[in-house]
Amino acid sequence: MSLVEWIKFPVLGDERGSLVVAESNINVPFAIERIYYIFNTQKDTPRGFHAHYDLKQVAICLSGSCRMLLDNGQRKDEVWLDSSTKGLVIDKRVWHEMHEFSEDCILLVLASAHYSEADYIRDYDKFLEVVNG
Ligand code: T46
Repeated sequence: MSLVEWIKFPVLGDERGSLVVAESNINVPFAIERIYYIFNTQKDTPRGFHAHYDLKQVAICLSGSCRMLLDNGQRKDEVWLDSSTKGLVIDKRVWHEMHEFSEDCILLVLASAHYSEADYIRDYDKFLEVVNG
């Protein structure tokens, strides 16, 4: 089964412009404890290359685009993030890499917990051990 799960955010628009709402446990499948955003990126400088033990996240590309690789140790899927009204769910224990950032990319990430370096699995062989036993 594909690892790609999108959240389609309804757009509350009127003549003044558009508005999108993300709410904990309503259209985001966890309580949001932290947000961060990635910008000033470079096309040839990928990011990520890790999984999380417990953290769940939703990534929304507010501007520009980037390509996300998702890998659960059994299968890999790749997807372009290029819409401010679609969020990509990044589940725990899914290795993820972000490639080919456009210069104007602004990637917003909603996260289920505060920052903890101990929650990162940054070594791919270790990741395979964790998910495949
Ligand atoms: C992820 C992908 C999608 C903090 O101090 N607090 C934070 O909340 C975050 C997110 C990062 N940092 C520090 C840790 C590093 O020294 O900021 C620096 C850059 O983080 P990192 O190299 O992990 O950045 P990415 O873009 O590779 O990964 C980030 C998130 O860290 C990660 O959780 O899933 O975006």
